[in-house]
Amino acid sequence: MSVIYLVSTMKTITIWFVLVVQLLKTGHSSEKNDQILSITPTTLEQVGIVKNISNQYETALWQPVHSQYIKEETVVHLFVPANSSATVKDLLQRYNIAHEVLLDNTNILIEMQTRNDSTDPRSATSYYERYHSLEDIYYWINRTAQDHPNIIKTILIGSSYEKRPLYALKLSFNSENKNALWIDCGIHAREWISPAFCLWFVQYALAFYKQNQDITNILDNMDVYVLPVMNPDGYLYTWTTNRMWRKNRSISRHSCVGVDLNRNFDANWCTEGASNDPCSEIYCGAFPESEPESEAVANFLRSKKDTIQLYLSIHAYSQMLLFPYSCTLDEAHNHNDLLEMAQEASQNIRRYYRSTYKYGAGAQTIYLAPGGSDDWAYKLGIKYSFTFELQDRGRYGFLLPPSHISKASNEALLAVKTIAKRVIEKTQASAV
Ligand code: 0X9
Ligand code: ZN
Repeated sequence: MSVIYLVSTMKTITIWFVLVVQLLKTGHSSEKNDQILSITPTTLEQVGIVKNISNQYETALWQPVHSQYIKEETVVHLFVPANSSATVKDLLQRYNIAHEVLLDNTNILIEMQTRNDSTDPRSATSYYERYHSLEDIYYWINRTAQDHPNIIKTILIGSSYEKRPLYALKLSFNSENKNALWIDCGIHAREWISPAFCLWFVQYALAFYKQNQDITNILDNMDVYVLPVMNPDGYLYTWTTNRMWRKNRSISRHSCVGVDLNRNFDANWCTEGASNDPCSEIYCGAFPESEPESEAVANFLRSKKDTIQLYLSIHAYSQMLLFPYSCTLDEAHNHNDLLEMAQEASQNIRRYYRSTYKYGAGAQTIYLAPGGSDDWAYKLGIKYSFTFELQDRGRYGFLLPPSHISKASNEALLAVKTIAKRVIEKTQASAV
């Protein structure tokens, strides 16, 4: 056994020992842990109670995104901090509302997600199978660009509310200034699998160009822009202060912080499905593109609108492949094309990975949600525009363990390949 392997094994054993001791100290299934509850109200009265609970006690709604969508017979996923657990459960019991603990070891899961964040070459898992701090991601961006000067350029597209740089990577294999694919990650802070996917994608492109036919075909025909973290302030905040944070960190005159960047784009802005309440998780902001993060992305896409053919925005969780519109129930003019592409991607994922991905127009598939980047990009003229909701379907939700990163990313990668291939074919066909 090599020394490196021994050290790595010892390290893993130590981590597990610490976690087990912690588990014993806190007491498994006791109420000393923050928990995720799965709650199913069945009557209107119960719906009202669950809505009230979710707006109080420092809880955080995981699903649906806002209490306005809570209805009878739909499952609610709610983060309940340890100090509110007894009160919340008392209320649920008093009103006879069906509920169960979905995740009991929240604190340990969070601990495990942040612990491995090192560039330690002796670690058993690869860099891409771990979550990374914002600082690490900035380092990775620089390093990756430096190591591949002929392929990758970093483009500073703007800065965040707290003045952090927004770097996009431009990948140009073979030749430059082809048509392009845009992928953004991390618009919502707590969806950690999203930035992890952007890193995974870049690494895969670098490693498998000329090795894998699908990625080679894409990269021979398209430049790829990758924005690994659209909401760096929010992402940092989820690492330092509140793992459940969703919005950016902009401060207005109001008492509440943050705008939902995916409600801040100019696509039926702030109509039904968004909120003008600054304290809401789906606050649309003061006006379209009021936030530096959404403005930066919109400006960049406007400047490249004639070359970018495919827009992809990566989110979590619930396993869905969505396309416009989310801001209206109307169908997009190429709805059938988009539906076919999403269906094929979903079928491929099912075939290769045995995972189920729902697909469809956003408003018809989940809810009306105006002001989203996908709808805005579509209206700008990017006719192939998708939002992917990656793993999982609610077992871990936003706390997807690092050991699931590779499968979640490979599924999404297959969807990217399937859709990009079709877009290239359609462009080539229309060019003839
Ligand atoms: O509500 C959202 O912004 C997305 N779901 S999430 O759980 N990741 O927050 C869905 C976005 C679908 N597209 C638009 N609303 N435009
Ligand atoms: Zn999201």
